[in-house]
Amino acid sequence: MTRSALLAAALLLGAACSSDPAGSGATSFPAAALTRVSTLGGAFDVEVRTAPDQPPSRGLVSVEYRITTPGGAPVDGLDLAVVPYMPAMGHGASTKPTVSAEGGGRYVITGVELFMPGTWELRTQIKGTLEDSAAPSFEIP
Ligand SMILES: [Cu+2]
Repeated sequence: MTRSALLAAALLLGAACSSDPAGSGATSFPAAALTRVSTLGGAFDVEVRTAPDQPPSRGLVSVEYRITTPGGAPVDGLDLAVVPYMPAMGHGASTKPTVSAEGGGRYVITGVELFMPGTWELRTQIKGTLEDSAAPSFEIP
């Protein structure tokens, strides 16, 4: 299959799945973080967990961020915009993730559609007391 045919198939799959209420109800994340990143400007630390699998498998994934100051204090009231992106192929996902603030510095991102094997980034813009960005990445087998 050509790359464009693959992408078209993936987009069709995404459309078929868009009525699925992904992330409705409580999602449980593992106790241990998958990874921890600092934001580009150093304003925040972000612990990353994934569900239903950690590390994530191909398909619809939920991601939890636990955002703190570099000193470890949880930060609430942030506005997050999250875009899944495959840098090697220059494309994103057809589904726009939804972010919900859970308190205690926790933010749950549902509808993260990692539909192809390879390296995916979660390009994340953070706005609030400080503006910064992060791009934790996942290797999808
Ligand atoms: Cu791709």
